[in-house]
Amino acid sequence: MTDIVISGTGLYTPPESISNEELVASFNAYVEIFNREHAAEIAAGDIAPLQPSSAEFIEKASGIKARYVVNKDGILDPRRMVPRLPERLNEDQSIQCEMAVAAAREAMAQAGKSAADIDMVIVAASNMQRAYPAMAVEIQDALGITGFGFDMNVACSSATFGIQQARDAILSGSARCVLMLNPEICSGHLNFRDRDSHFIFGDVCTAVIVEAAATATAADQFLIVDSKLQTIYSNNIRNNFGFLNRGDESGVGESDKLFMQEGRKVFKEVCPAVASQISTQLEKLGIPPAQVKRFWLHQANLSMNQLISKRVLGRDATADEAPTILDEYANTSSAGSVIAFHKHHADFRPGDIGVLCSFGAGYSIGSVILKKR
Ligand code: CO8
Repeated sequence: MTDIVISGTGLYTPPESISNEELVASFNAYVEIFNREHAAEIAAGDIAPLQPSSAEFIEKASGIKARYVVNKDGILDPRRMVPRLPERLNEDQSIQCEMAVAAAREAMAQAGKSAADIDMVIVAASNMQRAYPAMAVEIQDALGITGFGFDMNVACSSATFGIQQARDAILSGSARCVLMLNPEICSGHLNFRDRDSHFIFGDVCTAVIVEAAATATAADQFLIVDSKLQTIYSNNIRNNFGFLNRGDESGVGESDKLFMQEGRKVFKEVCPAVASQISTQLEKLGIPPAQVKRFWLHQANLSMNQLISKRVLGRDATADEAPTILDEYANTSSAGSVIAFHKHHADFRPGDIGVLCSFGAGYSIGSVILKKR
């Protein structure tokens, strides 16, 4: 079978960051305003007072210390709590396109590819900023790439699912070199008024170049040894925002049109499924877990990653074996595991093996076994 490699990655990080302390100060100001403005209903027992959030809880429960966002002041304004993103003219580049172009340029430079070398663009992310034309087609145009592009969404697993689509396209002969992008503007779909989840997400964009080993010239190349995808239907992570919302005005603006989850259930159900998928895959390939140098795991929650890597290895993983980036970036949906890979592979030597794995809504799980060439 033709060898397919990842020959470059790129990362665009928005310039503004919000610490837990800043986020909690804004949330608690909102709680104070709400409780003051609803004092009579609260006193009458008609509604419960809102409870304040805490930076200590956030770090202890998730490992998150901060998150990058595309707009800080709109989110931190307790009377707004939504990023301020003025609409742009159709003639101007969209925000997702702008982020993706920046990440793409780094990945292309790393892979030594020009626009003429790429013939397929996949935008794989949790949320597209418009229905159509596809974000991928706009990005393709902005970069001067010919061929074709399309968007796909498998929530937090979009990147690993995108890598498999890229690999399959090259194997089937429908593409030569694929640019796969993950522009995640999670702050646009996060309910900053929800104490249980207001701290979870951040914004970022990652890019990955996938091509046949025969055309690859990059200094750093990672062979895609195997990739495995799995989906299991669950309502525990859900967002009902969609084009049919206007068909029932009573639901417009309700909290189910933003990200919502049963965090505890997600934790309990997803961790064993992910550990089992990675273990089975490694076993099938005859790779002992101890031979895996690194686990570039989806970055949702530190305890989740510790539990998954422990189940696979049969002991606690070191910080070097399962690196964390969510302390600085929070959960960036599909981009998280790619950021971990992008920042933590420079020490790989030929033959070293790593596992890139994502998991999230659907449920969806994608695991890609990579070997340094
Ligand atoms: N401050 C203080 N206390 C709090 C807060 C807060 N902010 N929030 C909750 N508490 C309290 C609760 O009220 C509760 O109190 P009590 O025990 O008295 O009832 C206590 O803290 C414990 O609450 P939880 O049980 O909710 O806390 P957990 O320890 O379970 O931690 C987590 C919560 C961090 C959410 C954890 O359950 C978790 O990480 N679960 C897995 C989540 C996950 O991985 N989700 C993946 C979803 S991402 C995805 O697929 C992509 C979707 C697309 C993204 C789109 C962008 C928005």
